[in-house]
Amino acid sequence: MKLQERDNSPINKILVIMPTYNERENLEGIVPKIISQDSRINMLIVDDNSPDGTGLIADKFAKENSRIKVIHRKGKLGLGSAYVLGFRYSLENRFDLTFTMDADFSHPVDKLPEMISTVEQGYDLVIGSRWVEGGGTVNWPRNRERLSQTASKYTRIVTGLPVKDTTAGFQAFRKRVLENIEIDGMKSDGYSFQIETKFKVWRNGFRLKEIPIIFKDRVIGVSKLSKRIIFEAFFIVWWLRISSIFSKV
Ligand SMILES: Nc1nc2c(ncn2[C@@H]2O[C@H](COP(=O)(O)OP(=O)(O)OP(=O)(O)O)[C@@H](O)[C@H]2O)c(=O)[nH]1
Ligand SMILES: [Mg+2]
Repeated sequence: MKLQERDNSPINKILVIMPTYNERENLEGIVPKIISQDSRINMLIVDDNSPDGTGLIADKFAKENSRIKVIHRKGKLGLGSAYVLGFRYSLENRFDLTFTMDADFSHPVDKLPEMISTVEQGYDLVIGSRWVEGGGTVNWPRNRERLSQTASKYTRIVTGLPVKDTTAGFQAFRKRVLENIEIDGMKSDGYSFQIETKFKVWRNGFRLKEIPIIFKDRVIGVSKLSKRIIFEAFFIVWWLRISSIFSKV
């Protein structure tokens, strides 16, 4: 595995992909905060026909501000496919940098500038990490913390991925990464999706950097985390390891 040359091309256009499912109140608050962090930031909200009317709030933002776009899907199709759609949109519209971000305020909005400037130092993937020094969680039950840390450790041991927070969802991808990781081939959802993206980025020799974040548990709305998502993650790491032996990844 060869480390890629450092990419120092300028970051002029930034996209924040935000998948939403029943996040009406959260979305109302988070969009203006994100947009005001940096004038280069645009947003793509991918709403899956949320029964609580999140899609209408998204439309309202899009109407008021040309930096905000919305894609409506017919029903709840999962986080992974929402990101794939967003990545494709990002490539089609030539964004230099693309963030994935949750709508529930778990990912600290005020870390966006630091993540952008870290990319500008020549990194390809910047990860908002709970499990590096200075990172952590607030209001997360001890058992979820333990589950997350164990999942990360397990992934590191099985796949060799040198990342402390392997299921982190707050990430910034440089354009060349999205061009090279075959996003259309990504089938996994939830935690597995987060692991798969990091693994592919690393295996392609891109430069990864974790920066600490304090992850806050959601205050408004309900979790969509399911047992199936945890179960899937358990197997995906073996699939990644085995397919990398045969150089498929
Ligand atoms: N478009 C779309 N968005 C989704 C779907 N499932 C979850 N989301 C969104 O993806 C983000 C992460 O989902 P969460 O429910 O917060 O998942 P989590 O962070 O693992 O769990 P909690 O923080 O405990 O709720 C949020 O912005 C959700 O609204 C989905 O099927 N489709
Ligand atoms: Mg969440």
